[in-house]
Amino acid sequence: MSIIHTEKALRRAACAFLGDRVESVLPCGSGLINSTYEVSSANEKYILQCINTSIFRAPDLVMENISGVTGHLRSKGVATLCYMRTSEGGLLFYDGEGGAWRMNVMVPGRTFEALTPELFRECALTFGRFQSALSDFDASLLHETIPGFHDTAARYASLCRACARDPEGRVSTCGRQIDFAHLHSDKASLFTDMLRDKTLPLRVVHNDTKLNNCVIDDAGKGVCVIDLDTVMPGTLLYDFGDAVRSGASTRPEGSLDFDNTHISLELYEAFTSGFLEGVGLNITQAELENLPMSAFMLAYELGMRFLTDYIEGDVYFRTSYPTQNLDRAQGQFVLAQDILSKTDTLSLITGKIYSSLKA
Ligand code: GN1
Ligand code: MG
Repeated sequence: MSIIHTEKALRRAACAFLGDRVESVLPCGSGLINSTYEVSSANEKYILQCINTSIFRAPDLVMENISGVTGHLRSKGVATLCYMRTSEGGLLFYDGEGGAWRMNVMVPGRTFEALTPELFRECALTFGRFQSALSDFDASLLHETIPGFHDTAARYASLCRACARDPEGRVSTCGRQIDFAHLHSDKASLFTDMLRDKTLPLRVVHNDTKLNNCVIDDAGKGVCVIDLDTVMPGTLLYDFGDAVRSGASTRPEGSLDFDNTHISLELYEAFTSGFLEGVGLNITQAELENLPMSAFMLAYELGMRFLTDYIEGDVYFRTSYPTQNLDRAQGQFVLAQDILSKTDTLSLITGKIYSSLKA
């Protein structure tokens, strides 16, 4: 779903934070959920976002989470986002038409849709350090702003419900993708079961470690992790898996070149090495052993989310052409299948990196 904001609405939201210092407001970013704009004032740039409140139903709780987490990171000297306050002192501006807006100071650097192994390693270090810096953050302070966000079995159940309802009559056009989802449903509750029986430790994690949620500076150094909307308790495997499925693929998310969509072993190795270094050696054996599987799981899960949205009529992810969500699902499933066929190799690479770090 796309929300169009008028120039007047954009200026009003920007001025709520910056008063008459606003010079221009231009669209930017490639996120699929919120609407993002770049705001210029005389000597500083800012990011203005309208939070998608049909997805983040309690934007105030999202901002409470972000406040806590950014405060914690800052106290540890880890670079993080700095949010502006309105003239009334709040972190959100409500425009009276359903829009909840926020603004942060722009982080100097760039985000990418694809990276070289060297830069992907930097991205991994940045995600790993983020995770490590939050290891002593009290998870009970966080609100579960999207319940069951990475509950893959619940995502599978939603897909099955969507198929049964078939509100747009699209199910008959995506039999192949639906079959793939069914075929692997036996694995869907793997991580939630392991969290429940405490085989996996519950940690504070980012939950949306897509490649383009890491800012890298001109010198090729990771600067900071952005898009903190989904910071919630979970397993480290969510962050590792999401970053690998988005950044270690030979084709970026959204590519239609399915024949050439694979997991790159070189990029996997680069990411694993940076992430483990960033997280440090307090990773548990169960986490370590499941790193390769997490890349499968997150690709499989996101594929099901795209497919569900396609079947439901594209109500969640922003699209720019009619079958885009189906294509996105196909891309994730092709990647998931390839990752699954290579888990032994990925495990060998992971073990080798871990041993060399421990040495
Ligand atoms: C959404 O908006 P963006 O791109 O940061 C989604 C992620 C998906 C991603 C796929 C809250 O993130 O979970 O992995 O699209 N965020 C939410 O591109 O659903
Ligand atoms: Mg996001």
